[in-house]
Amino acid sequence: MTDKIAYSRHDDIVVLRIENPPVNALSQAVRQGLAEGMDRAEAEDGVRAVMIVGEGRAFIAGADITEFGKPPMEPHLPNLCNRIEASPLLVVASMHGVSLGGGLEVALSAHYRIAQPSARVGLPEVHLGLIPGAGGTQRLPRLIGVEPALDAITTGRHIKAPQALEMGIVDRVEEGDPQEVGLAYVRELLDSGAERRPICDMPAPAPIDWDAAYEATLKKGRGQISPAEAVRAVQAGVEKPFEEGMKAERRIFSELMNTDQRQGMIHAFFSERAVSNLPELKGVEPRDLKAIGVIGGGTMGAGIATAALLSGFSVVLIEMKDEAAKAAHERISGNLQGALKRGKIDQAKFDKLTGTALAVSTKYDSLSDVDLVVEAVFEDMDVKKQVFGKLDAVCKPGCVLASNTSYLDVDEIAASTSRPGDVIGLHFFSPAHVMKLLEVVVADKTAPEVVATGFALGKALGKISVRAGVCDGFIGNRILATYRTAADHMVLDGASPYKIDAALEKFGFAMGPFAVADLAGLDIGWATRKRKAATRHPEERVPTYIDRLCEQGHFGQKTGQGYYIYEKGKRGGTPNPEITRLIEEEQKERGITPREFTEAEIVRRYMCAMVNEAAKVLEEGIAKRPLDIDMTLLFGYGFPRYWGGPMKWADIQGLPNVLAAIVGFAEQDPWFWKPAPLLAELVKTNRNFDDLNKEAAK
Ligand code: 3H9
Repeated sequence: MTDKIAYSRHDDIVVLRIENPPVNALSQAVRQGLAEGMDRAEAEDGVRAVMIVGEGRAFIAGADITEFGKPPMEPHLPNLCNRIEASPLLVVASMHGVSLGGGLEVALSAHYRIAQPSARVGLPEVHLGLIPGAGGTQRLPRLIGVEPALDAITTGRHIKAPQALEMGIVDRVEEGDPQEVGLAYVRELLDSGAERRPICDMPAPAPIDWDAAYEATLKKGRGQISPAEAVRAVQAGVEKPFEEGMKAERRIFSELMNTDQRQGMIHAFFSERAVSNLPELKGVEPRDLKAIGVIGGGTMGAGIATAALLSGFSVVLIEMKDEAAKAAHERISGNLQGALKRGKIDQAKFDKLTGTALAVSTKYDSLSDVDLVVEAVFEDMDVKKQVFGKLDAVCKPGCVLASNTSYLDVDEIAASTSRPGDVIGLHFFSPAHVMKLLEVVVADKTAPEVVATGFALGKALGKISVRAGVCDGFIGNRILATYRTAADHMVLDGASPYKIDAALEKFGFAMGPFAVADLAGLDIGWATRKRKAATRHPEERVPTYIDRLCEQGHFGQKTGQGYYIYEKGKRGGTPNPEITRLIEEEQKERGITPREFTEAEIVRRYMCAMVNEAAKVLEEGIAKRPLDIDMTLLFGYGFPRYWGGPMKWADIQGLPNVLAAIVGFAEQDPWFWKPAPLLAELVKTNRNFDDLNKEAAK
């Protein structure tokens, strides 16, 4: 038997203990060991039951994702599950930690399931662009009914043991050592004469309106196909005999395995974990963090303070005047009220977080004991320098001084203090207690342990932290500025903002760029355009039609009018005819004859602009790895997860195709479309962005 399964005999019960750290993934050796363990138990005299249990932190976290894309190796998981279920012995799973995907499928092929109260179960395959492929779509609906099963499978959510008990997924929840309580449960089952209970023998559950469920799931997934395909697999299980349903599940699983979406989702899974794993920080210890200072109590500062409080830090927030301090306190309390309503915290915690854990002050001296300060004041270099001067004077030695600037030069900010090694950029995204992305902006002189502390803070706050270098806009906003410009150019040339938004939403973005602009406030872009006007290159094409709308006092959602018109009480907006008029006016002024854009061209131009700028960001070392860019766009800019990120998208298209498209666009507009030398080099050397990720990991 393979060394991944420990076989032990306890009177008439055999325990198969899975030992495959860190999370007992079902690698080939585990599958083979389980099959051999079942064979041996069945062949031994006097054995009446088999119990499967996991060693370490989980029962089983699922199929071994690292085996995906490689030639499949026997025994295949669906066959193993069928084999376990068909055993003449009584089979019981004793679950702790997580039982996910194939892990839950193994448990569902057992005849009874016992779980620790802290255990979680789920079928999260849709998050990898797949469906459960070892009977999950067949057994779970038979066990608990179609609707709860579909909810679990299409959302991939983790279900806590007490709820799993209520739903009938597990038969008992009991605290204790998983092996001990499991063995006691098996003994009880044997003593009470419990019979084998294969789910495949249970009657098929009642059907639902499958087409309606399919369509609703597809819509909810914004173009993600695997959740909708899961509906079809469940349908097959209800309409056909068990074996036929298993075949249908297998077919859909295999088809999905070959999709771009599966590649993108798995890239996202591993990149999400690799992103904070920086080779440069190996062996570097972060500084201790207990108390956090925040300068500025506007939406951003209050969001940062909320996030810090919710993660167990004490917070000192500084505002300029008493009134502003009071408003900041109210803003934070409002945020925490939301957490209270959603059950994230209870009343006692709320009282503590808005009471002793939070101090709002107008005096910088109150920061003398904090371990890290995040400045979140107005985006103006002089204002920031003044703040950092004051921080330098009052903060204790070793305190990390962070700026939440979204584009200003962190080197310059650092140089305004006597301790540039302690200065770093921590670029949160608004609302900071909700958005997952944190750009950790490393300036020239930032000390390694300060970088490590930035990442430690990000981890404590539950953020996805990405390392970025200093430039205008860092990774995310710099790339955003370029692909937004590509969208603006398309508008000037004839694609309506509505067609662009629709095409990009169809591509999978949560919102199109013009709907986003309305949400963020058109005054932001207007101010930036005015600021940059003086230094603008004469060949730069910047539309002015939107400035006309701003001049009329319309700034998007907050004023009820922008690219769209918003009516109170209604979600979303309708196209604003004034925008169409202003665009036509500008086209006439510029002598442009508008042309047709297909959805495919819109997506191609937008994405190529993104990839081209991203390649420059990489080349300049602003981002160290392509995956850092992918995670920035995924977690801060609504990029569809199932594409894995823009660099993964480019790899999937093939870099020669992406480069050829950019070169083609450059023929029409050489000033904007300058192909990134890195792209050309990768194409020349027959490499792609994933190769760069791998090279960086070595
Ligand atoms: C499936 O089951 C298909 C079947 O239906 C059909 C098949 C035919 N495989 O996240 P962490 C690694 S699809 C390989 O940092 P946490 C992970 O990469 C699968 N490796 O810890 C990391 O490695 P490293 C369905 C895996 O405590 C380390 O374990 N299952 C797998 O925050 C620790 O992970 C899923 O989708 C795996 N399945 O979270 C579950 N899982 O240390 C996916 C983890 O080198 N996994 N690793 O960076 C998770 O959701 C989380 O990892 C888990 C632990 C909750 C388990």
